Amino acid sequence: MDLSCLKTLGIDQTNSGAYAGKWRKTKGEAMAVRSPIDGSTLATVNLADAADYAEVSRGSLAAFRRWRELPAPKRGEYVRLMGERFRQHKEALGRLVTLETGKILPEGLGEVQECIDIADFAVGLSRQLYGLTIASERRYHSMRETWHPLGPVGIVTAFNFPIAVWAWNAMLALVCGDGLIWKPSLKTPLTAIAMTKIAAEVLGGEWQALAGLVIGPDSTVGSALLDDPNVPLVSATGSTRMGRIVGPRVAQRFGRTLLELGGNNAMVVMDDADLDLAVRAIVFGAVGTAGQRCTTTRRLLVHYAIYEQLLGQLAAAYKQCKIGNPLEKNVLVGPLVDEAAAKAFDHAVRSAVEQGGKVVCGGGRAKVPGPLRGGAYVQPTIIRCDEMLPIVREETFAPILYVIPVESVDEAIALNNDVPQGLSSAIFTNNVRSAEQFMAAGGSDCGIANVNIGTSGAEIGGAFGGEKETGGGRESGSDSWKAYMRRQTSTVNWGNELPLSQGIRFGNF
Ligand code: UN1
Repeated sequence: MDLSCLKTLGIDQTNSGAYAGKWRKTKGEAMAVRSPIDGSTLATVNLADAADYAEVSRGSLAAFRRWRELPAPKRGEYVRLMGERFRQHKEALGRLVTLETGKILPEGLGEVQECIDIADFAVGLSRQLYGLTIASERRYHSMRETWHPLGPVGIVTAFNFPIAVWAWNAMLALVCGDGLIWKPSLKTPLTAIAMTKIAAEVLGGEWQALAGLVIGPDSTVGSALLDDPNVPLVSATGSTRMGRIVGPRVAQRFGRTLLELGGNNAMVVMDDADLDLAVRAIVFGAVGTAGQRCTTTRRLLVHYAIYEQLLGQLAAAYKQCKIGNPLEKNVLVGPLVDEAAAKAFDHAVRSAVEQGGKVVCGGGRAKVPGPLRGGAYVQPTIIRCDEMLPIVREETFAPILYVIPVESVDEAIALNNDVPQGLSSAIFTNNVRSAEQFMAAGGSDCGIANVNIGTSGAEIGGAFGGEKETGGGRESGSDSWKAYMRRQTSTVNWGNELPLSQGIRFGNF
């Protein structure tokens, strides 16, 4: 495999797992980073331990205390320069994402584009951290609400979007005046090192410790981050299981969390839908990223009148999806991230069949050429189910699509909402009533509800996240930046008297 992107991005054979204004001599376990493509070793990272964490935290805090004094548009200028570097290194970064995650190259490049987009958004935002002026009930008083920097933000990211999710958080946090302490997935540390190098280089001497990075086990550095009183916000992306630990643990010290956890996203296809559009959206949503997006389409709720027809079209489309090396042109399905993910796939398919589901296509491991045998390749799978089987309620991070018939929009909405997770959802229909009903208060209960586009591939301009076991957090666009700042209400008396609110008279005072 061509590993030249590693060199371009300054990744060495052996890398430090902690950045605190400079790369530390980490003494933790030397971890080999393997590519899911073929199992080969890309490089080694010496993991960080709790002492490294303490240094990263100290560095980020000290830099934050000065950074927060810098006017926000000046902070935005640094982020603008980061965006420039992301553009410059788009090809190398995209390849590295593909090497480390196994997602196909166009998706690796798309992920870098997401970093560029959020950097641009953050630059504009740096001049728009608007507060409010509020009408005071008292004469000669003014009242205002302002937003101030919060502190070093803990950013815990998953393997599947190893740079974009960091960028959503980091670009906003930086313009908001915060420091960063990044704890990436141990499956994708090299992209984290590459991005930190870029960020630190742009920030330069005075500010580089803002871009804290700590690569190490949950039990040591993860734990230290959750319990760190200097980290007022922990933004964590990952499983619901992880969120159940992070949420209460950080709340215990009255820290805040921003959680983006599991999804179990459904697409509704009504009998009046444009089926050709629907098929394309389903294939991208269910097969793309080998089913390893939190926004992946996992459930298809199909009107019974078109159920067989749609299944037929889908089975034909799935046949055309080439499985193989994600660096190769025309391949649409790369490997799962590791063998454990493939075992979870096997288990889900087996459970679905035991519970009454029928495999329409796929269902097993994919045959790949010899050099790829070290990777975990599975077949994109469609399973028809007469009803919502127990396994359908679980998120399996793999390309499995459960297809369930429905009779009406009401039933589709009820089933859409009948899972513990609430991230993304979509309806395909040409009926404006059905579309509006799906997006209305009694419609989809998810953070994202789309019409005639799929469940995945959200743009950065909107707030991203979901309800219920998805954790309730919102990242990226819209007013998500508010999570990264503290709100202050100030009342100013510019008169000669001291009227009390609510008209209270306090004796002669
Ligand atoms: C994720 O899988 O954690 O909407 C993020 C999407 C991407 C982000 C996914 N923009 O599919």
